[in-house]
Amino acid sequence: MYTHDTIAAIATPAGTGGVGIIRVSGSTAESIARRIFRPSKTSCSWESHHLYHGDIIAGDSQTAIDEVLVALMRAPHSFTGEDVLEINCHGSPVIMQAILSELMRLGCRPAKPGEFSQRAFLNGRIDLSQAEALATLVAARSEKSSAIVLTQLKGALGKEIESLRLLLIEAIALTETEIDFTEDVSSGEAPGILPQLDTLAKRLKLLLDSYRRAKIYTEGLNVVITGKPNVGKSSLLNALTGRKRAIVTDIPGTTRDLITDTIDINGIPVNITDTAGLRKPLDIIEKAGIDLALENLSQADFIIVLLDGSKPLTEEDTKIIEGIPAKNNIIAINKTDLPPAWEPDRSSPLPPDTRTLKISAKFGSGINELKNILAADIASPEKENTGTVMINNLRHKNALERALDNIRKAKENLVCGTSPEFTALDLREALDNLDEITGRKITDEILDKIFSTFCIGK
Ligand SMILES: Nc1nc2c(ncn2[C@@H]2O[C@H](COP(=O)(O)OP(=O)(O)O)[C@@H](O)[C@H]2O)c(=O)[nH]1
Ligand SMILES: [Mg+2]
Repeated sequence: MYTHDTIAAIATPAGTGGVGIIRVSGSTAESIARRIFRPSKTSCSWESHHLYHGDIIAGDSQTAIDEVLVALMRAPHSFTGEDVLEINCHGSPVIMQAILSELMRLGCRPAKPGEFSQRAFLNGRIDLSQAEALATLVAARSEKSSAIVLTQLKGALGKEIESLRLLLIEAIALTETEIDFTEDVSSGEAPGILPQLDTLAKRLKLLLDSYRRAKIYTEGLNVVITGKPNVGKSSLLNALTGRKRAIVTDIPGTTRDLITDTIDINGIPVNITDTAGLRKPLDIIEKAGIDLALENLSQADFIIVLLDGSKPLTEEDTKIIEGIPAKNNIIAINKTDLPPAWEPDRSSPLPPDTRTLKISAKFGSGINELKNILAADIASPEKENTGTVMINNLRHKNALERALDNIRKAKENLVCGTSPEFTALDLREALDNLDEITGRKITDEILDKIFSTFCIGK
């Protein structure tokens, strides 16, 4: 809920720094500024968006707490849309705390996490997707991910949603016109609705498709190595990372925990996980390891199924191959430094058109080819988003999925000749789904939850 009191917080990270920034927002920001700040020049005109040099003074006395630069950003042209005071002081936690205490004494309240952004949203300075982009931008760990959220911060996602919204409103209007006329006209759907819905669905799908790629840019590609025990999974992890991360022995069932290490492929983090070999477990520890492995497999972006080329394939191997999802995987045939027991040709029990690669984890052959395959997976055109906006927020993805579902339902109803009221209802729901993303229609409870995940001072 919006409270109109004046809030203050340290906006720079905890600890010592060259400069620290303290932010104040609310209707008393200016009067507080006039009391707490003593300008170095005799006159200080307090022009909006101007920096002034001087001291922060304690307890309305003459004692200086720090030498600072301050700026007053008057409403509505400030981040929050309220009067905002920014104090650039020296980055000592002691100084920042002393200034903050002084601000509290003058009537400020400590800001809650995300409260500045929340006020910016509630005052219509930014939409919800921009506020969320801001939080993600602060936390971005790679150049590519910060580029994605920067476009969202500039309002690109909000604009796309707004344009989809207009299309949807048009479709609703068309449907509702039809409701008015159904008594006179017995024909099917109103002209123009179906193509309109198709366009909407296509554009929603495009946004949704960008999620996987954006997530890979942000969090990395999650690659999981699987196979039965002793085929060389741990050796492969070590070969890919160039480090001795996992224990390698000739005892089947050595690896139990998940072991993950990250390598960089073309500037994108690739998280490779070595897992317990899949077989009938011999004890409860191995069973726990296998359960973990299976759970991890279901969340993988890419799976490497490892087989031992020096020994005949077994039922365990074929069961594993059958169990993995059809997309984004490769079958790597290991130990090709040894005489082969089988070949990945038509006589092998591998399903037709499986992608295979011969490697030797022990001696490093085929490892670069495997990395190239991973690089190609990251860059594959089907994952390339042709639009400029990408989504990387799960909340947005869920809302878009619901919108797409509702549009598909609306289309089905239209095609089946169901009463147009149902189509209109579905479309109205889709509209609500889109409005959740920009925050046009959202409950206070959800808002509070979103902003509470932000950091203090943001
Ligand atoms: N000759 C040969 N032996 C390998 C190769 N990769 C792994 N091994 C051996 O196979 C055994 C099992 O390896 P490990 O990586 O622990 O297999 P995991 O159980 O699948 O993790 C060890 O003795 C490794 O040295 C390879 O490419 N060639
Ligand atoms: Mg292992």
